[in-house]
Amino acid sequence: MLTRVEDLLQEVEAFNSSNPDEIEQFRIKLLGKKGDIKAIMAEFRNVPVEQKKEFGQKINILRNAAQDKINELKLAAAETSSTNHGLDLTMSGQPYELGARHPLSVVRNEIISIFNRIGFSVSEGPEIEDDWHNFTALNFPEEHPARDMQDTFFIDPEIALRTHTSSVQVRVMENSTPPIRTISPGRVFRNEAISARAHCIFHQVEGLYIDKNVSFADLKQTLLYFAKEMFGDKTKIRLRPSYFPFTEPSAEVDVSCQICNGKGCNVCKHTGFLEIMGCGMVDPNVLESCGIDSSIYSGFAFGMGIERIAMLKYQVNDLRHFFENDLRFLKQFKTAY
Ligand code: 2NM
Repeated sequence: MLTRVEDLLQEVEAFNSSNPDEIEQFRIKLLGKKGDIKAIMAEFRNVPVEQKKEFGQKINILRNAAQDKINELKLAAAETSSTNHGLDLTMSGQPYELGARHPLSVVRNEIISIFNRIGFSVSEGPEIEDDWHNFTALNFPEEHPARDMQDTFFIDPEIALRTHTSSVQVRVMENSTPPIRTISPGRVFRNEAISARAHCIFHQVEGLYIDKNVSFADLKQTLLYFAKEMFGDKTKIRLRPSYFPFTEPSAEVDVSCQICNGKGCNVCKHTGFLEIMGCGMVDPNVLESCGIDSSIYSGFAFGMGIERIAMLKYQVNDLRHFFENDLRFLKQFKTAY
């Protein structure tokens, strides 16, 4: 037995290799679960009592020598080999993957920039609103269906999540004197079932312009400018009469279809036009509620959904893409904005 240990010790001392696989094979042969040292240990109980001490010491020496040898050879192999388990200190660093802005941020920033260029500032306000700023000041009658629990997330009878960012504009009108030229981008909340076209949380930009002698013609030219900047110089707009509590008269705004250039296709349902926003002349009741003299001032306002603009601009056919954070979708929007 002792000679067997001494033979192995010599084998360890003689062993040399710079090949990581060979070193590993050698480690398994000696120190592995079914290795030589384990085999010798198994016979330890057969060693006569008076030899046990010497035998134990020799085995320890052998085991340490084997372990030291293997450590030493592995280190040397790692230092000299270029295929040392992927550790190559001469390799250049991993390139950073650049993030992308969310498409809704890209579109919001572009809308802000377009209106900035014609003198509109940005105003923001709270997402949790009182009844006055979200409904009453905006000329919503007491019994209007939008005030229903079915449509609005109420926190208590007087407080709700804002259903549009017009509430921000009420605050602007209350706290400043005309001329007012501002847009309010932000998140809004409506109690709707989620589908390809609707979501209970979405994003709006509303615009407001109040001064002396502001006319419907000013509104039309402002929106035409916006449509051309947003969708391209050849874009046409079309206004259709509509109704909103806070504007009179009111209109729905369409742009010529991006896909077929107005000729008619599936996307525009063969009308040549796509709806992008609502607008109108601010109702005098709203001006008066907000402390603005409607015999001196008039104004226009408009509101659009950022998701809708983004869907048209990027031809996204399902609104849910904007909220699911699938990187395969988001990575397509790497841009300067
Ligand atoms: C729209 C359509 C029409 C609007 C009205 C106002 C305010 F505060 F001046 F009364 N802000 N935004 C408005 C007008 C919004 O969204 C479809």
